[in-house]
Amino acid sequence: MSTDTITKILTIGTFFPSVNSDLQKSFTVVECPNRTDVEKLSPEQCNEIEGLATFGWAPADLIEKFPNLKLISSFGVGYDGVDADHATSNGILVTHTPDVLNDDVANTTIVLILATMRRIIAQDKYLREGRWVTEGNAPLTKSIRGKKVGIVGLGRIGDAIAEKLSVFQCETVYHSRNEKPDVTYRYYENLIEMAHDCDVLVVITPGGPATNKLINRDVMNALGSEGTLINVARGTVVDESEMVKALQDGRLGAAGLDVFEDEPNVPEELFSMENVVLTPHVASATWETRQAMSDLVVENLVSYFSNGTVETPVPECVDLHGA
Ligand code: NAP
Ligand code: 8YV
Repeated sequence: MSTDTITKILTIGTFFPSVNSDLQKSFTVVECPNRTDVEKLSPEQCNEIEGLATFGWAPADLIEKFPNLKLISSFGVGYDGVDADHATSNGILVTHTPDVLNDDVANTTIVLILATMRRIIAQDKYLREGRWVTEGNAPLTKSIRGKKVGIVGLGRIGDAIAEKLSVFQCETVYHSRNEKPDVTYRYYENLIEMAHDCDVLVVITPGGPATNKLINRDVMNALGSEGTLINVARGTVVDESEMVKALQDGRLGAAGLDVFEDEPNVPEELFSMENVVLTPHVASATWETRQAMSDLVVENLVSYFSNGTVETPVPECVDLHGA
């Protein structure tokens, strides 16, 4: 068969090598390791692209470049960087990679809660600086046992976090737009009220306009000087400059953060704070989970172009043909 008749897939970003080699079994693959490489594609090349594999990035103007695009297969469960409404209104399906990462993201969340409350990074530094020898035992920290933890966004990952927290005898409560029918955790319709009642607030909602700065000054003040904020959702969900001020003023007790407003840039004021633990957006970043996510990106493309169905459509396009 001439390569001209084989479906052409564009990959944007540096995927695991298996993604390109698996895609090459069924498709002709055009690789753009960097977003800026897309600009180098000719209009003829853009016309030929029918499928896109992307790291959570497909704004409307990118989608517009590909008049024959049929499927956007996005790596990651969060797809706030993909204009799913624009895609679906143009008949383009969007898929993402839910569930396969629940366990590792929930594990990272537990690690962040423990590391923040037990000041693990500061304790490590204390020892390395020789202060154990010169100053004696390090300061005591707070136990997680029996604490009240409020989950903002009790979805697939939030549920996995809640399950893991039960091992620590924590009392789990939650806030989301809708009360979940099948759970026994207490529901708070009012986020500020929940933050006021909790020792720890875990943020695990999607990003995007609906959750922008959901965790604002009032929520952080309600969580208070003894409270711990954990953000594993998206940087946009927390008002970052208000969070920095609240930590500086001591109105917020501590924070464990995996995500930031302007990644990879992180407010430098946080670097010297011993009550803050920072990780570079790595909640799902294990070889095993990233492989499972990569496989799902490929499966959605292969399935769509072989039988018209996909494994994991985003909710916006479940009514489209093939989802
Ligand atoms: P999910 O199953 O869709 O759960 C999302 C939850 O958030 C739902 O309970 C939803 O409930 C709630 N929610 C949505 N909008 C809300 C709002 N405006 N106010 C309050 N609650 C709201 O998603 P998931 O699979 O658990 O993933 C959640 C998010 O985690 C992803 O979208 C991504 O942004 C983030 N994430 C981050 C990492 C990382 O590396 N740090 C890794 C994976 C995922 P209602 O609809 O009832 O409100
Ligand atoms: C991704 C994530 O790995 O799934 C998500 O929503 O944030 C991470 O698991 C990250 O977005 C890489 O693109």
